[in-house]
Amino acid sequence: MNRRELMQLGLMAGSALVARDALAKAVAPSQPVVAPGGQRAVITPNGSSLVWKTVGGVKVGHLTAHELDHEFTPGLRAKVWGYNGSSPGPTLEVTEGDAVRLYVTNRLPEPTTVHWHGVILPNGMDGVSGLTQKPIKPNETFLYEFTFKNAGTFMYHPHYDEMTQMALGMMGMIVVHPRAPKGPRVARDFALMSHEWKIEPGAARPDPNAMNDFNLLTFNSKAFPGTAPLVMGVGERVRVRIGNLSPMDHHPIHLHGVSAELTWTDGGEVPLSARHPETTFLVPVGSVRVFEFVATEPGDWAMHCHMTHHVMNQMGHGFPVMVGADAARIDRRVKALVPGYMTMGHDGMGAMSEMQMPAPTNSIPMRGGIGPFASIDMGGMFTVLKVRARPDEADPAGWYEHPAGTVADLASPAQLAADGIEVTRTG
Ligand SMILES: [Cu+2]
Repeated sequence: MNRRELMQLGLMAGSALVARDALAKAVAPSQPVVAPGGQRAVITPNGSSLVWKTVGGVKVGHLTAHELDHEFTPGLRAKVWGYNGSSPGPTLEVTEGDAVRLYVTNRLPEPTTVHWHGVILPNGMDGVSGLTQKPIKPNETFLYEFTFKNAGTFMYHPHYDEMTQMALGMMGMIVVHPRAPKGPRVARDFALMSHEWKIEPGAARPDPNAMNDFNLLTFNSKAFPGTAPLVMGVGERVRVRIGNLSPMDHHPIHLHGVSAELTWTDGGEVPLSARHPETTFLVPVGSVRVFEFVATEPGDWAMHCHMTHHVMNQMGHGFPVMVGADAARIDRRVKALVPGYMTMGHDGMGAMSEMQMPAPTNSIPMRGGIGPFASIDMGGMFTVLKVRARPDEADPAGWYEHPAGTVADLASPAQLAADGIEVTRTG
C-alpha cells in the first residue's frame, strides 16, 4: 500500500462519524395549503414556493440569482449558487393560462439567463443566451413575460455557462396546475429536484468541472439525513414530481411500500391507456417524471435513487478493494506509527455508519443516519415516505410504531423447530 492509499484509508476511517441527531434537525415539511381551483398546493420539501403579486391580472415574480451559504445536511456546508436565498430556487407555482411577468436580477460574478425548461412560450422568452436573448450581465435585471399555456411540471435553469451554473446549484421546479384537472384529486403533492455535486472534503465550494466521481447526491439540495420526510396519510392519493438537472447522471428513483404509475413528464400528461404499474422511475438528466400512488400501508418507507453510489455521501467513493483482505498485519504495523489506526472495509463497509470517529472539517460520513433499530446504511439521494393514520398530527422526526409481531427479528429455537429449519455451519 502506498502513502496515498494509506492516507485515503485513514480519511475513510475518520469519516465514519454518525450525525446522530441530524434526522431530528431535518427541516419539517411545510403544511399543504389549497391552491387555485381547489387543488392542494405543492409541497417542496426543504424548500418553498415563490410568492407572487398580482398587478392588473398578471402574476409578477422576481428571481435574484446569487451566491449563498447552503447546508446539505448537518456537518456539511458549501457556497453554492441559487435563487432568492436557496438552491434549488423557489418552486414557481401557477395555474394553466396564467400570464406572468418574471423579473430576473443577476447578482452573480458572471452573466446568466433563465430558461423555462419544457414551457411552451414565445421564442424570445426561452432564455438561451446568444440564440434567443442577450446574456443578463452582473447587476442587470431582465424581464420575461409570457403565458403558461399548458399544465404540467417543468423546471428553470440558466442557459449561460450551463456546466458551471447548474453544477453550483442554479435550478428550480415549475408547477402549472391544470385549470380543470381530469384525474383523481391528490391529497399531497410533492416537488423534488434531484442533483449531484462534487465537493472535496473540507472544500468551500462544489467543483463545477467534475464530469464523474460526484460524491454528493441530493433531493432539493439536501443529502440524507438532511432530507425532510414526505408525510402522508393512509389511503391518500399522493403525487411526487421529480426533476433532474444533474450534470451527468440519470436517477432510477425507487419507492418502497407502494405501486405507482407515471402520470406526467415535462412533455405533458401520459394517456390513461399508456399507464402501467412501476416501483422505480428513471428520471433522465433534463427531465421531469411525475408519478402517483395510493399509500395503503402505514410505516416508514424508503424512497431513494437505486444507483448504490447515489445513496452514499462523501468519502464512500474511489477506495481500493479491501473486502476479504487480512487487515490485522496492516493494522499492527500502522498502529506503531498512527495510534488508534484501524483499516476499514475488509469485512464490507456496513459498520462504517456505526463508527463514532471525528470527521474531517466540513465533510459528512459515507452513510446515512441513525434509525429506530440501528444506523441506516444509506445517505445521499434518500428520503422517507412517512405513511401515517393521522398524518397532520405526525411528528416528521418520529419513527413509525410497529404493531407487535410485525417486525423481522431473531428466529427463536421454538420457531426454527416448529418449521423444521436446520441451521448448519455452512447454510
Ligand atoms: Cu441516482
